[in-house]
Parts: sequence; C-alpha cells; structure tokens
Amino acid sequence: MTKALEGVRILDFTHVQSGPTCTQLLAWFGADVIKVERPGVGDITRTQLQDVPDADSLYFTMLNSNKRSITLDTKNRTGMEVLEDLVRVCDVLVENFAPGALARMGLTWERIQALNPRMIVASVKGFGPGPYEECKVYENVAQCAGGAASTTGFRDGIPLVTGAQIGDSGTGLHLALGIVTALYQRTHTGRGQRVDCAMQDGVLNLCRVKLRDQQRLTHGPLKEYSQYGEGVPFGDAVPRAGNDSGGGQPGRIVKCKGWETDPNAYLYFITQAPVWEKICDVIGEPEWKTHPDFAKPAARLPRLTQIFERIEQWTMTKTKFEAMDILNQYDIPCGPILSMKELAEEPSLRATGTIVEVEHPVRGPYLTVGNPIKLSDSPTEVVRSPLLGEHTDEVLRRVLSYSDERILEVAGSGAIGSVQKIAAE
Ligand code: CAO
Repeated sequence: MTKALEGVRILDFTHVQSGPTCTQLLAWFGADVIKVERPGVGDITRTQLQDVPDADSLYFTMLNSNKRSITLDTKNRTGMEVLEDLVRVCDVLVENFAPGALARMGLTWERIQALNPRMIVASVKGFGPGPYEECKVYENVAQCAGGAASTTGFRDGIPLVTGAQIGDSGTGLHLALGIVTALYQRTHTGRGQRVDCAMQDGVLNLCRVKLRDQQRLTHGPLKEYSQYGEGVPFGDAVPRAGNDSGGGQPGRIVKCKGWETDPNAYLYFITQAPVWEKICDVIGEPEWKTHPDFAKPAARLPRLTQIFERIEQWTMTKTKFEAMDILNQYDIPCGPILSMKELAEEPSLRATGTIVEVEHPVRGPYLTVGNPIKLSDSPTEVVRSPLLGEHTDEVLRRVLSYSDERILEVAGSGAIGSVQKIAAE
C-alpha cells in the first residue's frame, strides 16, 4: 500500500521538539525524512534526560521515528557542498534553528531558490517579526508569551504552564499543515514558498477562546466563570479560571472514591444544559429540576459552587470509572483524569496504534505515542528512531548518487565524522 506523502523528500534540519514533531508526522505519512545532524553530537535531545546509559534518550526516540539520520558538518566547506546537493534533490527543508542561523550557514532564501526553485522552506521560530523576533524560545516561554500561562491556573495563584506541549508540539503541528498546504499549492504553481510558524502565534491560536473572552469582558462579567458566582469582580484582562469549562456549559473537576490516596481519582463533570434533569436524578436532587434557583442555566450560574459540591458528594461514592459508566448511560459528558500509567496500559490505545511499543537496538523496547491522525489509505507503521549518522552512507550513495571516490573525498574532509554502518534490521 502506498503512503500519502510517498515521493516527498524532506531535508530535516530540526532539533529538540517543535521541528522534530512536524517531521515525524510527515514521515508517518510516508515522506522520506533525512535528518541532518552535527557529527559526533547530533540532536541535543539524544543525550538529554537519558534514562539508559549510552542509549538515545526517550526524548529523542519518541520524536524521531521513521526518519533517516545523516551526520554533516555544515560549517565544513565539503559539508556545505553536500548540503547544497541535498537541497537540490529535496522537496522541503524544515528547520527550527535560532533566528538567523540558517542564513549564517549560507542558506538564505535566495540561495535556496537558486539551487531549487521548487523547495519549500519551513521554519519554526519563537516569535514572528516584531520586538522579540531575535529571541531564542523554548516551550514554556511560548506558553507564557502566547497567552496560555496568564489564563491557566487558579485566580488566587500564580500563572501556570500546562503539561501539554502546546508551544513545541503544537507549533510542529501547525507547521506540518503549512507544509502539506504548500506542497499542494506547488502542484499548481510549480514554485516553492516559505512556511513560517511562530510559537507565540501557535499558542495564541490554541488560546483562541481566551481572546474571545477578552472581548466579551468589555460587555460585562464572564458569567460562566466561577468567580462570577463567587461575587469576585473582574479586572480588565481575562482571569485564570481554574478548571472551569471554556465553553458555555459549566464544568469542574470533582473528587472520586479514593481521592485521599490517589492523586488522579478525579473526574471532569460537565453540567450540560440538555441533560440537567438527568444530572438531578443521578445525584439525588430531583427537586432541582423544577426549583427556580436551579431549573434554568442562568439561575444556576451564581450557584455553581453549591451545585458542584453536591455533584462531588455523589462522585466521591464512586470510582472515576464507575462514575463514568453511570453518567455515560445518560449522555452526561464527563471524563476520568487518566494518569500516564493508565494511558500507557490502556488496551484500546494499543489496539489503535496510538500507543506503540517499538524495539530499539541499543535501548531495547520502549513506548511511544503513534500517529494520532489515522488515514484509511495510508496507515502508519512506527519505525524506531535512527542512530546518529546511521544512514549517512546510504543517503550519499542512493539519494545523491555519489561515487565511491566522492564518498571517500567527503569522508576525508571531516564533513561527516565517522560514519556508522548498521545493517538494516
Ligand atoms: N553542522 C554545523 N553547525 C550546525 C549544524 C550542523 N549540522 N546544525 C546546527 N549547527 C549550528 C547552527 O549553524 C548554529 O550556529 P551559529 O549560531 O554559529 O549560526 C548553532 O549550531 C546553534 O543553533 P541554534 O542557535 O539553533 O541552537 P541553540 O542550542 O543555541 O538554540 C533553540 C536552541 C531551540 C533555543 C533555538 O534553536 C531556537 O530558538 N529555535 C527556534 C524556536 C524553537 O524551535 N524552539 C523550540 C525548541 S523545542 O523546545
């Protein structure tokens, strides 16, 4: 079976998380992703948070599946020649270096265009043009600068970052969409183009509902926020809303049986208006169905704390899974707080390939998150991440059609470091 992006060749100049997330997705869809790494060093994440001595870290292996790795010193003259040859034969160059690094290497947009006018050049930077465009940016910086931190956490606490990597992986996702869109446009125009994603923009895009609330605030208090019911006045910026639901249907996290010892014995519970009567029956407050203080959504808003305390009295008598089973019988929206341990062990996620066990020649088996996007005609098979420089020889020979003589010349120049040859498994 062919893959959706078969025939697309990616020159992957990415490192750490945001760029690798993007190119891993493209590789899962069948693109040939050639990751260029510095000889002897490679992507810095290979050795970051290492859990098995001398083995590529999970940080690296979980973000670089299905890619080939070549080592190339782009600051070496011959290395640069090889890089330019790769630009000639690839469709997309993806990079997330600090601002200006690609141009300092000699790969300006003009130079790339001259080498290959069909080349799409996709970049992640921390910020777009503006006062911060020269800054280096990591995940939490983006979460803070993109509006996530100021709107996450509790009103009376400091801003919080979220565990979801919305700055890095989120921007990588945005970039992947930009790349396939540019590839599609190229089928009509024959031309490449630049695809730029700033992490601040990516985070702000994911915080869209908070900018919605910022504007609503000019017309009065945000009545679905708990602080409205608590009588706490709003300031001039969207406040942190704890676990309040971002939609018009109030929701909160409530304790379940075992919460005293299990940090994840909790359930998200949404008091969705169409199922309010069923909620009243389930929690044992049938009179709330008709009581003027509770019957209508607007009447409930100032009483949300009272309502959720009553709901919690009920959920504390059930485990999160028991509560989930009961509530779903009545179409009451809710979600158990699942730990990473529970997710790793969840059979249905293994069955769909969302959690995959991969074999690695150095570190042994490890778990990774597979492709969350399922294409019926292009199924994903997760292949372990490459060892540093594992495919250098193969790429020089088969992709660039270099002769033995040229390969010896390149090797002799020091541009590729010591090439590792690993028999294909
Ligand atoms: N051969 C030779 N040199 C290489 C090379 C290679 N194969 N690959 C990279 N380099 C060089 C670059 O040319 C650059 O050199 P100069 O600074 O002399 O031009 C140098 O390595 C360092 O690149 P960098 O500045 O990107 O790396 P850094 O560790 O200093 O910064 C980061 C890291 C992530 C802060 C920065 O790359 C960045 O801001 N990227 C954009 C935003 C981003 O993606 N952030 C998220 C990262 S995930 O949390």
